[in-house]
Amino acid sequence: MIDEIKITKAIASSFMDKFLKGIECDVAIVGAGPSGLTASYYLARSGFKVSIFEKKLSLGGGIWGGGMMFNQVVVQKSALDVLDEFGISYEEFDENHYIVDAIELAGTLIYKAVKAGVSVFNLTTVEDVMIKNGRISGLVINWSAVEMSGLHVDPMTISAKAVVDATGHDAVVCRLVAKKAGRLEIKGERFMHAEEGEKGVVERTSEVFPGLFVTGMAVAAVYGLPRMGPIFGGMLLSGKRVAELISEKLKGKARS
Ligand code: 48F
Repeated sequence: MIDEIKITKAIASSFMDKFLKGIECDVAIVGAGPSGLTASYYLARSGFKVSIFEKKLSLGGGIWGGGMMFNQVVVQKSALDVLDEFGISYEEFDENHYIVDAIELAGTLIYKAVKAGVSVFNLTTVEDVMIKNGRISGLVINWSAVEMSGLHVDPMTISAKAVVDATGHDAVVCRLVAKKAGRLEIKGERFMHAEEGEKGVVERTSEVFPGLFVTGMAVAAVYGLPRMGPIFGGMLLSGKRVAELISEKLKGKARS
């Protein structure tokens, strides 16, 4: 017999377990677009406890709509290894441009992140940061529905050894730190230049404030790099790069 109250208890108690596990993590990633999802997968696979916070109902960020709602994206040759790692299929368009189905890309990145053990909190908006002793030590979160409705409900705080701003063009976390803590300048994303933008986003993926790392389009916003449109190799490679940087840092700390 199906019992409605058991359904309620099962959902409430299992979500609370997930929530309590997720609020003290090694790495908290803000934004579940291509860069954040890629980073979350590589970090979880390396054994870190990872939570990802996404303000929308569905994960995937700017992947789903492809270019101008044509739901295909392009990935350049240098990022094919990442597609292979995830088992995402692609078709050669020419020697440096490969076509990927946007739905397969989004769906697989999400699936692999969840299967790698990432704790996913959708419908959750990061609205502030916690800074202690000059470094980011956590995030202030609230339900997106609270933010959208303008209800006066206080947020709550989670802790992390490292935080990743993967919020895309808005670079929300970096802007908060720049405004409230200083010591970080946001230059703002520049015009379209795909080649320069793709290269720069990977090269400048970095720790921008103690404990705060930036990946994906947020890198372009922080460093004043060009935009690049529906080519996604840079997002995947930047996500992988930020995972490597954080792994080195946290493993180094554990040794010292
Ligand atoms: O925008 P988004 O896909 O960022 P990305 O990983 O990838 C950029 C590409 O999609 C595309 C592009 C490729 O060349 O230019 O635009 O850099 O994903 C960012 C995610 O962050 C979420 C937002 O809903 C989106 O899913 N997000 C933004 N602000 C917050 C947030 C916030 N305050 N709290 C939680 N999630």
